[in-house]
Amino acid sequence: MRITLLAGGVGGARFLRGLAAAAPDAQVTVIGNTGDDITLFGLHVCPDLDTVMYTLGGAVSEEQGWGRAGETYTVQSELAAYGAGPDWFRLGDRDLATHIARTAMLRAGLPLSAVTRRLCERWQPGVTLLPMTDDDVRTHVIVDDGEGTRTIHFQEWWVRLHAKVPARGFLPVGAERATPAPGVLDAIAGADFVLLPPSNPVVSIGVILAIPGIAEAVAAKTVVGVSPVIGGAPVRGMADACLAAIGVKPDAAAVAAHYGPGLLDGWLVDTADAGAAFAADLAGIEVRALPLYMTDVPAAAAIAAAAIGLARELLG
Ligand code: FO1
Repeated sequence: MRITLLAGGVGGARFLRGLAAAAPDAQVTVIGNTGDDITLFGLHVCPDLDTVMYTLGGAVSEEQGWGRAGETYTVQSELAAYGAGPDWFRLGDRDLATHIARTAMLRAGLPLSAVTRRLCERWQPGVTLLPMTDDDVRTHVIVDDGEGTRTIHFQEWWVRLHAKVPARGFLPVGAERATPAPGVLDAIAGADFVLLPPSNPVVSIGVILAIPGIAEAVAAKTVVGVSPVIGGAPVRGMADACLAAIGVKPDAAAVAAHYGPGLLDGWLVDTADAGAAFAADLAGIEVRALPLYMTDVPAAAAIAAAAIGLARELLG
């Protein structure tokens, strides 16, 4: 069974860990969001790719959901001693080795897709991890913080400002000129079905879908999504701040309607949102309700199994 997913950071990675438990023999390809990427101290950091790689490679910091377990911050404190900023984005010593290795390979001329494959040789995540594109795409946030409307890098809004400054919108800068990375369109077309894990629908899955060609390729497949919102609030992260910026209510039915019946064939909602099954604007989307909190791997596996079951049912 070949399954392809579009994934962002922590929510996607935790779902993938459940998928590996639910379908150990499936051939899984993950198309990862690179709109969160940031260059710091000359190093190319790929938060969403690294979160998937570390989580499935067994090295992620469980309490953070990102970065490495057992991390130390000697380099960062030395940089701070020089007054070398920014200091609001925590880069641990082990994590820095990933960014140094990645940046060295990029400088040697390797595309990000080849670099990601090389880094995954160490971590053996058990999936094929592809960046959505090898081109530079960076999500910027339009904010109006009293100094007039301006755009800031997603990480500055997300990490330094804790998404507390209301976002007026999001710009995946460079997306319109980007092309899907090698293997991305084939992985979508060749999949038995596509799953949308509970990643951020705006700045993670939405940015991947903004790469020309990807949305059309996904829409041609049987697609089952998992709501990232339970009972009117995001499970983690600040998806509600992102949804508000684009005028989407933080509820399971509204997120499905945002993706639309042109993209989604099936939608998993938490039992708290079982009423979503009757939302008029979800006509054409098969809605199923089950517990969606990924409290541990078995819980995530049950959700993944339900997503697979619904996809197979819809495939007929
Ligand atoms: N998130 C934070 O809230 N604070 C940080 O200092 C931080 C550092 C960081 C370093 C590497 C990395 O791969 C991820 C990091 N994240 C941090 C998480 C990151 O902002 C998010 O995982 C994604 O960009 C959103 O999905």
